[in-house]
Amino acid sequence: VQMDHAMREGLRRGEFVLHYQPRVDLRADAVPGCEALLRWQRPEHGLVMPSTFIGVAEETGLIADLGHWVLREAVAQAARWHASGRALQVAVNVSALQFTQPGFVQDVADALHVSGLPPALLELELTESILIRDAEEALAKLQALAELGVELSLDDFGTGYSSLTYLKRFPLHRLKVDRSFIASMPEDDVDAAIVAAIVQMGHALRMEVVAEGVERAEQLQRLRALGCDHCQGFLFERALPAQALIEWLDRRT
Ligand code: G
Ligand code: G
Ligand code: MN
Ligand code: NA
Repeated sequence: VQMDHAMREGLRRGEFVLHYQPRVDLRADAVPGCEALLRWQRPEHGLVMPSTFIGVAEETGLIADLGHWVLREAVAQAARWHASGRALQVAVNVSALQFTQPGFVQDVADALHVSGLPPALLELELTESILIRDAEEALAKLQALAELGVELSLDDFGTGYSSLTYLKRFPLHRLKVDRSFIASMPEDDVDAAIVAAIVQMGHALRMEVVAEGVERAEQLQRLRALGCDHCQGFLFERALPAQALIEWLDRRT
């Protein structure tokens, strides 16, 4: 309750910020996009990470307002990048409560309209649990979002309960392999085999496969060999403030 009040006040006072983690295309050696990750710049507490407050925000329902802010902020940032000549896609994590709200598709359409961002420069990250709760309803929403022209990805893939029947029907662009499978690669043969199977399945479904939590060169080497399309992780860079991400991109080329 105290935390909820502090978060509400924090949102009102502009204490929340987004950091952006690059997503690297292995074949092109390019950075087509980044993931927006929420941080709370809390006076007298420093930079507070989402693991400490997202759960509370979901319980109290504040995640609806917070998620709305994140969507607007991320889309506005991507539109500024686009206006300065950078086609950098931004990925936004969508919580269950946000996705199930009746106005969600309209919210996304409004955010795009207000900012002028080309829809393809927005990616929405959804989790298996969001989509499976009411799969038919979710399918209709995903189709409406895909029609707007935004890209859709399935986050934390492998940790939930995906039905292959739905995976086949959902208009998803990308599978993001949960970092728990990457962590013990390539030493753990079982995890390496699971990742290999996800890459093959993703490609059979005409999706790109993204490995998350890539921290070591040996993991990257194995992921390349498996044909994984994109990687995210501390090996490349952690999530950075918008300006620092641009400096990182400029140093890279
Ligand atoms: O670095 P990291 O600690 O940023 O993120 C931890 C978790 O918080 C991840 O599971 C991530 O998906 C979630 N998260 C980060 N930012 C957001 C956000 O803007 N909205 C939602 N719903 N979840 C987020
Ligand atoms: O659930 P989601 O995929 O949205 O979570 C992203 C989370 O993963 C963020 O907390 C982010 O900071 C974290 N993360 C990103 N790269 C790495 C990495 O290489 N290693 C670890 N351990 N965490 C990472
Ligand atoms: Mn994510
Ligand atoms: Na993830």
